[in-house]
Amino acid sequence: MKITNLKVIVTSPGRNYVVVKIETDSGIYGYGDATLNGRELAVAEALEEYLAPILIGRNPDNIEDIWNYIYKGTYWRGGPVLMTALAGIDMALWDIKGKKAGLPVYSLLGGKSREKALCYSHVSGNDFEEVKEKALKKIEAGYKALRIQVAIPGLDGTYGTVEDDALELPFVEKWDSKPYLKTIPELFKYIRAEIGDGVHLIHDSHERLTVPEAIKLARKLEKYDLLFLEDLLKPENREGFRQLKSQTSTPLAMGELFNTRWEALPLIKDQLIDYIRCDLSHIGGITEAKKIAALAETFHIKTAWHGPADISPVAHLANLHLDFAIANFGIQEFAQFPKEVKEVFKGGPEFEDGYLKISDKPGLGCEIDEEAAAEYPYQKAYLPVAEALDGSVHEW
Ligand code: GCO
Ligand code: MG
Repeated sequence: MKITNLKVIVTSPGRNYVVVKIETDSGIYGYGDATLNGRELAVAEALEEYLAPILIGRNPDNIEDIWNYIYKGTYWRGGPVLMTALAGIDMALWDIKGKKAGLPVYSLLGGKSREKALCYSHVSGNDFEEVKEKALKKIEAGYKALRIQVAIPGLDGTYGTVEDDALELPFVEKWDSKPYLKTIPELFKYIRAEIGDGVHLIHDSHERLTVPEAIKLARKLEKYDLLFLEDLLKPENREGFRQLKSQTSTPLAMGELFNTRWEALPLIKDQLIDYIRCDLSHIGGITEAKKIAALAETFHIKTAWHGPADISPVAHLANLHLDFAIANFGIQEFAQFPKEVKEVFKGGPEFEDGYLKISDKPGLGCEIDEEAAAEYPYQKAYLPVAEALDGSVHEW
């Protein structure tokens, strides 16, 4: 079998998604997700202009070889744009391999380790009561794990509580860790009192805290028994996790901003986190993530792959195939997609009573209605940015 064409589909059914379609001389084709929120066209250009020409004629069966050819053979390596482009190619090749074999990708990865995958959903609100109401609705819908975020009083917009898509220029949020560190423990106290202990709770600090702030927060939250606290420190501050880990029993998760296994390695090998949560679409796809999962397993760390609404159902399926196959699966972040997305993407994880189910369709199990995709042209969009009270730039 030979690769005959690589096509990039950019579609915006509510928000932008970039899909790689790899075609072969056998008629079998595969889809992969190459969406990088707010930088979509940079990835599309890398794929069309630089990577498509060097893939034509290659045997799509040799995923490991193609992965390494693109990663190290082409000299420029790493970074979100190139690793997202590589992820799109990688997922499409796994999709082809599965379709050719007549097997779902999880089967090619070693087969099923579980019948269903525990997932969590986002809940956020402008005040505690709104968070509680929404949490109760999700619990009623069957969710057994929730990530909760609340707007911080006195700040203009808080991560996780502001609509962050289709912004023509970045929305500017204000950030100050003082009111945040006061509000979040109060939120968890309130939510635990209102909803009880039956549901797993998670919170995402979005890489904003210093080490002492992170220690304070993690310790204060110990009594509310979180499944994990996510992204407390900047991705560059891996050494900070050493101090943090030694001072708290709240489980820690990190990884959505990493682009290679080597960025994750220091946290994994010294057991400085409890959950590794890389984004398969930004870390080079299934091939890299299965290696990271194996490293994590070696050091008794579980997975919680990044699964927000800003990566497509193809990426969510890639997550799920790996979730089903590996021994050290922890939990899967999950987003329900609106009907516009489902018009374009035919197939995705199926939610049932707090868990995700996977079909046994060959490959990844998602077809794209390319005509429907064309009905939703690209919309320029930025992520928000954050600034401190004095107007200086802060991590978003
Ligand atoms: C998460 C993430 C997302 C990111 C988003 C950026 O945990 O789901 O933090 O909300 O901010 O994917 O594009
Ligand atoms: Mg996050």
